[in-house]
Parts: sequence; C-alpha cells; structure tokens
Amino acid sequence: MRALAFLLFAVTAVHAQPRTPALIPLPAEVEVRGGAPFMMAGTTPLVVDAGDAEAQRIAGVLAALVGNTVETTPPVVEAAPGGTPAVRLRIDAEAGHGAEGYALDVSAAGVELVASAPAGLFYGVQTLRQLLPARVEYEAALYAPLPIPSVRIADAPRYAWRGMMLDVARHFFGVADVERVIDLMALHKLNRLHLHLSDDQGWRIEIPSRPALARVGGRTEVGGGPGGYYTVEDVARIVRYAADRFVTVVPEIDLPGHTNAALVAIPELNCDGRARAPYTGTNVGFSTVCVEKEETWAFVEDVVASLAEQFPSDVIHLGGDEVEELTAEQYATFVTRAQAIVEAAGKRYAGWDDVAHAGLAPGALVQVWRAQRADVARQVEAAVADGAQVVLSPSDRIYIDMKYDESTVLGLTWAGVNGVRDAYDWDPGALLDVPEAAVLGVEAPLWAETISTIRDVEFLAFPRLAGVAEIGWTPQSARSWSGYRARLGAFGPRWTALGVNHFRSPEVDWSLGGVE
Ligand code: NGO
Repeated sequence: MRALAFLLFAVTAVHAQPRTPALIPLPAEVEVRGGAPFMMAGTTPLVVDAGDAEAQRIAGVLAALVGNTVETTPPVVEAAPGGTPAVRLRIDAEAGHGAEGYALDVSAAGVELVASAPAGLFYGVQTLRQLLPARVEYEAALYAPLPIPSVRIADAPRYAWRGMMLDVARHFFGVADVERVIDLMALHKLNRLHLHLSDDQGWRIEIPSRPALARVGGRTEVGGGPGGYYTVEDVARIVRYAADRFVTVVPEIDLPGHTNAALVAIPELNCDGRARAPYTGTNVGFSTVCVEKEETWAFVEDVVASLAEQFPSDVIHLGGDEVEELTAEQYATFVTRAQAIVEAAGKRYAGWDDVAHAGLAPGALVQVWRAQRADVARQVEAAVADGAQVVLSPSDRIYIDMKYDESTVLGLTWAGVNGVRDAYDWDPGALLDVPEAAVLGVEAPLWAETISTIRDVEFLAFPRLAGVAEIGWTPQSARSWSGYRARLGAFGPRWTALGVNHFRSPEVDWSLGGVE
C-alpha cells in the first residue's frame, strides 16, 4: 500500500515538476543538473565537523524536519561510514560565502552544504527544505524516502536587512503568534522582525522602571478588545526564539506622536498633567507627549535604556510618524534629542521618513514609507547625503496591510490596493536617487487596524511577504514576475502543509503545485 502510494506520488510529482525548483527566494545562482535525485531517508546521516556546535544545532533543524515526516530522525554525526549517501553540513570561515551565503551541491551520491558562517548554513538548510517535497512539512509519518533534485546552488543575499514589521499595538498578538511569524520568516530567509510596540491604542512592553505603561497602557486595543503586553520574560523568549532562526527583533516605541496609551498611563507626559482617556479608534495624528517638559525626557531615557537592555538589536526605532500637534521646530528638536539618547545607549537610531527633514545626525536609519510623494523622496535623499541609510517600505507596494484587491475583506486602502504583482514587481535600487550602499534593505509593514488573529496575519502576509523576501534576497537581474509567478504557483502546497492561511490570488496559477 505504502509502495503504491509512493509510486502514485512519484508520477504526479514528475508531471507537476516546474523547470526551476519552487524556491522562494530564488537563489543567486541555480543550476538544475537533471539526473537522479538524492534520496533522503530517516536513516541518512547528517555529517558535521567534529566539535562544531552551531553546525550540529543547524543540522538538528534539518533532522527534525525530516523526522516529522518519516519514521526515524536522521542522526547528526561527525563521521559516516565510507560510501553511505550522506548530507554534509560544514561551516568554513575561509569558504568565501559571506555572513549569510552558502554553496549547495546535490547529486544522487550525496549532499554538500558549505557556508562561511552559521546564518549561511541555516539558509542553506532552508533551501534544502524547499527542495524537499512539500509533504515534508506535515507533522505525520508519511512516505520515505524523500527525493531532493540534483542541483548546484551558489547563493548570498542582495540586502542585509530583509524584514517584516508586525503592529502589535492596534491589536495585540501573543508570544505564540510571534513565534509562528518568526518560523514563517525563517522559511523565506527573512532576518529582521520589527515590532511596533506602542501606539495610541496600546502599550505592549513591560518597562520595569515604568510599570504603569504596560499595566495601564496595555489594557486597550482597536475595537475595545482586552489588549495585552509582553513581560520582560516574554521578550526574552521571543528574542531567543528569533536568534535561533537568525532573526533580529527590532523594537519600536513610537514618539512623540502615536502616544495616547502612554498619555493614559503617565499623566505627567501631558502638558496639562492630566491623564488622557483611552482610545480604541483608528485615527492618527492627534497625540503627542509634551516635548517641553523634563519629565518627558526622563521617560524617553528610561524607555530607551530598557529597550537597549531587552533587545540585542543594534537598532532602536523611535517612530516619529504623523505628528500634527507640534510646530516644525518642536518636532525637529525632539528628533535631534531622541537620536542622541539612542546613540548614548550604544544603539543606532531609526525613524519613519517623517524624521528625514528634522536634521538628522549621520548614521540614522530612515524607514521610507511615502516614496511616492516627491517632497518626501527629496527629503530622504537629502538625509542620505547627510549620512543616513534607508530601509524601504513603500506603502503603495509592500504595505501588506493594504487589501490585495477590492474583493478582499481585510486590509486598508489609503495607499491603494497592493496585489501580489504590485508587491513583487519593483526594484529597490531604483526607488530613490541614492547610492546603492545607502539602501540597507526592504521591510514589509503589517499594520493591525483590521486584523486581530494569526489567521488574519497569515492572510495578508502570504503570498506578498514571500515576494518581499525575494526582493530583499535575489539579484535584480535574476528576478522576473513570470518566473516568480510560476514558482509561487508551485509553492502553494508547502504553505498548505504548514497550515498557512494564504490568499489564493487569481494573479497566480495555483494548479502548478499539483494536487494538494
Ligand atoms: C501609516 C501610519 C500608521 C498606520 C498605517 C496604516 C505609518 C508609518 N504611520 O504608516 O499609524 O497604521 O499607515 O497603513
């Protein structure tokens, strides 16, 4: 019975096989050699160098994946008997693949994966994972062995910053949801999770020196739900979970606007000293901390110190968007002082592109969300000339909180509708008139006015987030909508196997994935 099932699968698999394997992001160089695949089994040894604990841990990721599907978990060993088909995973600092690159060689005789650093080895394992049949993602003993097509891959990312932002302020998402997001990011070689930890509707992180922020400011969310916040222990758990998957968690506290939740929790932050009423609507621009008061600066210092302590990220994001209640001068003074506080804490300052005209000191990171506005684009270019770098999040492309099209229920439309092709088919190197080195990377923000469950998160993120992962990773010259569209169509069964609630966009031919 089992043999028959395997035979049937093998036949459908041959017909459904696209020419380029369904890898997302597409590696920099892929050579499909044809010929017999490598057959991975529950007994296939995963061989690492003696004493290399990181290689051992990363090999364990592959072993666990395969072990989910077949009856036994492949052993991680330091030597395999001669002639045994094996998967070798090696970290060799001299191999020349950079911090995140790797080389992968698969033939019927064996698999060789080499990286120069642990992150590269992990990404090589994600590529192997995507080369394995989608059924490897099911948590059930199914069929073995698992064929891996015979390929040669040389790979490294285009950009260092390949991110997603999750707004946990408008609606709160618990630790398990964040871990799920991190898992799905890792599958697509994304490496920055930006958490938008405060806004008018909620304050989501415990700051031990200011307990009221989370305890009082964390009680609300859009629509009147219960809200919530991460304790110091929760943050530590998220940060560790992410680090194990080579994801850096970048914290954002939005200042001086988008601060109503803080103004509820700490009355002194208001110029009149009176606590504000909680807010659960979705307007923007109405709140600000009192920039003239020293209490406000003591608060900023405390918050930044705590973020610096809780997050290993070298970047702290202090928002800065949509402030309508301050004069231009008050705003600029605030941004200058905020940047200095972040830098005094040993971190790099980041803000939304609103901060670009505030006279930033060199070294700032500007997250560009309104590049479609010529005045904003020119301000950002001027900031770059003064020594800033940019992360690109153009709202008319990769704001993945926008609807896919008029028919999708979740999402906003203020920046338009962002279809799967819109989100994919643009070049980050051509968005602004800035030197290549000024672009640190790309990030897809997922604002949470309209979403409140992980199913909603997945629906808006997939497939668009996968496209952002490819924009951030793959050389522009290797990318095309038609090639991507075909790989995406074939990728569907993997998300289905993982239970990812992805949007079956009519822009994509999902039948390329075969029978799910
Ligand atoms: C804007 C605004 C956010 C909204 C989002 C919705 C920025 C940087 N500020 O983006 O407060 O949630 O749009 O798309």
